[in-house]
Amino acid sequence: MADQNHNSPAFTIDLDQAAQAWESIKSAKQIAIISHRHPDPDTVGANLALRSALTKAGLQIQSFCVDAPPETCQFLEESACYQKNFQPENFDLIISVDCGGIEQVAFQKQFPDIFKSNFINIDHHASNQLFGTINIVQTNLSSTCEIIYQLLHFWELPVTTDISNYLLFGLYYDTGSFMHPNTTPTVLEIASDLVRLGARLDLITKSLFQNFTENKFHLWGQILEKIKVTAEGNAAAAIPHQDLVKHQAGSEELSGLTNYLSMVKGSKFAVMVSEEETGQIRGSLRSVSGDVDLSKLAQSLGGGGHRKASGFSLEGKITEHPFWTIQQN
Ligand SMILES: [Mn+2]
Repeated sequence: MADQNHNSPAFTIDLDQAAQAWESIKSAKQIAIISHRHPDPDTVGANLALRSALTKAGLQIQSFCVDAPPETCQFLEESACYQKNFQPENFDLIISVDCGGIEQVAFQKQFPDIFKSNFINIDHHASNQLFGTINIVQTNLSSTCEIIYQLLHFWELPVTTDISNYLLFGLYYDTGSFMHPNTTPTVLEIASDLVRLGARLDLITKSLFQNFTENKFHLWGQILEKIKVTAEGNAAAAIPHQDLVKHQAGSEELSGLTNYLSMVKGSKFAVMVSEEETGQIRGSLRSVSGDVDLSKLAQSLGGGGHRKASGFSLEGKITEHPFWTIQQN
């Protein structure tokens, strides 16, 4: 049998920044961990994993996000711990997880000076502006949860069963259920280690996939009926706000649709644009194959993200006739 000791993964994170981060954490009295707006399983998993590990190490932690975690995260222990009433003066250290840009932190709108305080920025998005005083930004890694996995080992903090579940949730989500090209051999080794430590892959998949309401099927049915597929096999869906109203659905009911669109045979990428009530259009771009850099396309529309998954928002509305058109304000 091979050596079963998994306590020393090959570190690929910036160990100098990781060591500085630990010094900063150890000396902090009150620590805030911030997840990005419209939180997803990676930012929630990373937040709760770090929170659990640092709390067990005797530190005082509170978790914040401007938006509540989505329903898919509610099976996680501690998912209800998030607070919205962030007061930076109550903390001597702020940590952001999976925030791919300053605007993702969202609290800086209210408190523009928060990046001037002790601020650890942990993320894996290429768009990250290194806004922290310490930056652990690893664009080569699948997820922020993969970074946290390395950090906990480097800091010699135990990966307990609850933490293994949080980390696997983010890892599984950000690799598109281990289908995206960021599913490296290391990702699968980490996933294996986390399952061995007690992570519940069955509950994770159930929460992410067995959650369709009848309304969501009807909404998706209506959207799928009207998708456009180009000669190259790229699929596009546009969802005017009235479709959501008709099915009494929120924008969270669209989660997963772009991945679904990229199942078109031969597709290089898929795009979904949806209109929010506010006159804001959110765009989501996904690629499962093909050598396309969607972060550049998103950036040209004022957004950002990864090569294979990115997004943008525009002000405007979607009109249906004669073809789907975005009317920018
Ligand atoms: Mn992520």
